[in-house]
Amino acid sequence: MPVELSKIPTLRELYKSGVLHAVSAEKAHFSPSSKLLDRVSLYQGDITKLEVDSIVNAANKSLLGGGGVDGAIHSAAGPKLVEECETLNGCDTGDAKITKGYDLPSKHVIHTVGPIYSESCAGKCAEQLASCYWTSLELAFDNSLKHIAFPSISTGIYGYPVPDATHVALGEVRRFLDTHSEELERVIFVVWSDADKDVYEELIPLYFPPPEINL
Ligand code: AR6
Repeated sequence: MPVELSKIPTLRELYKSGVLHAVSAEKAHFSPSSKLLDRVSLYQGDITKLEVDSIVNAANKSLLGGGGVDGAIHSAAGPKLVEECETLNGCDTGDAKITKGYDLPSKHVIHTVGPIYSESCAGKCAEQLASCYWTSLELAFDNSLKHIAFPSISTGIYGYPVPDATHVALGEVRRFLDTHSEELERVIFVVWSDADKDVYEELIPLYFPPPEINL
């Protein structure tokens, strides 16, 4: 069954229900923004079920499919997705390309290629991962899409440590939303495992702190 946007909790709802907890102002990396609490969501589950304008695929440079979330997206979208991907000539690490969603409930797929993590190039990996988020957000924005759902790019098969990757993900989305109009109505962070959910719940209040009064 497809999951409608109205079933995906916003950060405001997660603060109200006690899932998210505010941190002290000194700890927060950004100032509170009440509006942003309605424009960002955290959802645990299968990204291929989301009925939204776009979902992001953590692809490889070939864009021709693979394991993990890439495999799940291709099998749910059906064979027309790989046919369109074949026309795209691959994608560089840190870049993103858009296709239709075919049999997915999502209208579009934004394919991005995260870095393969290694400690020896942690700085470069962070830049490339940040670029995945930023270029995917730009693609959604430039195509007038209202929603974008991200999996935790690079943190599966590509081995990026989840807390480090989550700081990058949250930071890029916050900076993007702070500098663009409200046409992009909802950014959804999709987590698969309980452990990843815990990390997002701990770090979201640093990047999207609630106002001190009147949630
Ligand atoms: N819905 C949401 N998240 C998912 C799903 C799903 N259906 N399935 C997995 N995840 P990964 P990467 C989570 O390995 O590290 C492919 O072979 C998963 O738990 O899919 O960027 C590509 O072709 C993890 O948190 O992507 C590349 O070769 C996150 O998605 C390579 O893997 C990303 O894990 C890319 O590796």
